[in-house]
Amino acid sequence: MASQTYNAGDIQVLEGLEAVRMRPGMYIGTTSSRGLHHLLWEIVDNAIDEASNGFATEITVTLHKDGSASVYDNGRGMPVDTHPALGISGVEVIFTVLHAGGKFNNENYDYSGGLHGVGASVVNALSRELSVDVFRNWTHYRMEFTSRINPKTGKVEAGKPSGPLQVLGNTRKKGTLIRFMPDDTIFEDVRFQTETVARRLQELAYLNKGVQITFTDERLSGDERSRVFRYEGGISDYVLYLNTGKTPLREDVIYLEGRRDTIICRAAIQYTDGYTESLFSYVNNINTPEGGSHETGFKAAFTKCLNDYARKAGLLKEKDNNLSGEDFREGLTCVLTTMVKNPQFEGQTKGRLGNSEVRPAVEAIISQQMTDWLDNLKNQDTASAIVAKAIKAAQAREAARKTRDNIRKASALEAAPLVGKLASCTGRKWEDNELFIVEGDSAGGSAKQGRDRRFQAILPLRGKPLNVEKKHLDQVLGNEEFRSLITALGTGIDENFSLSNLKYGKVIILSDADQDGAHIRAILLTFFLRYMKDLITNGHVYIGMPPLYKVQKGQKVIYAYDDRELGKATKAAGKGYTLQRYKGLGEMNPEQLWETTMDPSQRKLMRVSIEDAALVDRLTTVLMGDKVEPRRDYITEHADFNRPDDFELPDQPAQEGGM
Ligand code: 1YM
Repeated sequence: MASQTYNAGDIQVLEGLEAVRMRPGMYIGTTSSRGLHHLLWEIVDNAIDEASNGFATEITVTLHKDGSASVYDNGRGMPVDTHPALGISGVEVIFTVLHAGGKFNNENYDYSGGLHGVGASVVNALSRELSVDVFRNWTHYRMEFTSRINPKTGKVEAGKPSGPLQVLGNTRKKGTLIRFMPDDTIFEDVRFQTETVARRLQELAYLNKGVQITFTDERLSGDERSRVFRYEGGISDYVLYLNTGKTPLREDVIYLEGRRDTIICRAAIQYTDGYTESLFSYVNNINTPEGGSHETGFKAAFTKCLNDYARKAGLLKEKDNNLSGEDFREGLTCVLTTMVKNPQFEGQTKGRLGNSEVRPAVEAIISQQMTDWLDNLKNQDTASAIVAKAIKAAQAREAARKTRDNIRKASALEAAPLVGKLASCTGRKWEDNELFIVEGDSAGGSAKQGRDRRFQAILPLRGKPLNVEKKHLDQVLGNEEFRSLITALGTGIDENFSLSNLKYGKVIILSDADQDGAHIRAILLTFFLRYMKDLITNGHVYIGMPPLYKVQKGQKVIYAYDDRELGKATKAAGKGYTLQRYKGLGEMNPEQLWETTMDPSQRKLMRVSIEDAALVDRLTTVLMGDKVEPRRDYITEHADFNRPDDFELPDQPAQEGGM
């Protein structure tokens, strides 16, 4: 909080914001594109807070042609009266006092996870210019701020008011409009990504029922330019959206909501005929891919209620064991949101809720709500269908366990062909070792010859592996390609997966740069996503990038990895070069493959991350599932096979070495 005396406070203000510019990473994590977007989320969060507190109904977000972004909400408008201790307007405090986060000690604002609570002042400090228009008391107020190097003193000024809070006139409008221009001397890339912004706003609209969010990207023309997100069904609509492309077991969505003390919890659930569990949890509108106490409470209550019901309804007999949580979650799509005061985010990526008081609260809410739901006569058909499905899941799980045991017993026999396929490496440090999964035997051969055998192992894949989407575990285990892969990795699979047995720090998928290669890549990623998710979330999965072209002039060779680089390479080569287009990895000899694709000092790798787990899940179903219609729609709408990013798994480039 701000200091109590005006003078001291004033000094702190100046020091504070400059500190943000000195060490932006400390406040927004990174100055990459992700950090840039954090600025926008921070402002959007304040608008969402105003809406979820019942004061605003509409939010508009605009990306302007000049590179700035603006956010408006039709709420109360930021406070403009003078702050008693600081002697400056509320607006000025919010934008210039660090850590005030713009949030005075106000009960209403305690829920905000904000961007880890850093506040509007950080956005101001990292913007070249920021303006705020407040429409309040039928008056239009405006204040502007600038960050620059003062030409007279040579000193850095961060988020300094360009003048006092102005009164511009009367207005019938209400609310707050903030526009800011991110500072291009701070951020590596100051371009906002249309899809990143659209996706987050859509997610927020689902999570905040009835709030209308209009997104306009003024840099675009046509249909894409403006979109309106508004969902009267909230997270129930979200679940239906996530299940596009899946076949629901029953049409109805189970909606549970309740409150214990200050903890609010809501869940929407729909079962599909599939086998995967898709549970997406949020705390204060922030995704928690690593789960935490709210998920634990939810799962405990959900499993117990359904087991109790199954016994009462006679679907489980006295002699039968209880069904497991996994059994009840097969085919489940669920969005769970929780509002928590002072949330503690833990884990490597701060994606897990730590607050222990949340577990019993959520457990109590879900128990009571779910029991009511199960007791309701009109839900009996759905309830029995859920139990029947879980009983089948338990049987399949038992079958898979037997298969696994058999494989384990047979592995002495089978070890020979596996070892024959895998060319292992000699290094002892698993972190440094790399496993290349290579498409095709001929490329596999080149890779084996070209590699550095001290730390690079090669596993060639014959043909296309099995598409695991909608396959049961025993079928996956019955597939030879996946068995070799599981054996090679050493981790086990699904419930038995353990990262601590992993034999390679990097698992690199190497497939051709054509549609077949993309398909193989998608199949492997689907496998990792469904059965070894932690391998991805812990950053062990990579995609190797073979070059598409070789430009040669005399002795000089330049490899180009996309069409843009090809343009640069041919320009650099001048007249009289020869151009080779690689159609597949198999066309490269071992030396070329090493130089372009495997040598850590030259190659390009993309690290696979799950930035938006819900999106990945939906797209995996749409692209890999068995419904043709949604896939065709998606592909006709999005695919451009000349663009490397047309398979929209949000990969994060991990520039290694670089070109
Ligand atoms: C475009 C972003 O920031 N809206 C917004 C912010 C505030 C209020 C209303 C607000 C809050 C309160 C009273 C209150 C903020 N207020 C504060 C602070 N939109 C956007 N709309 N009156 C207005 O909490 O009592 C911080 S943000 F500091 F005043 F609490």
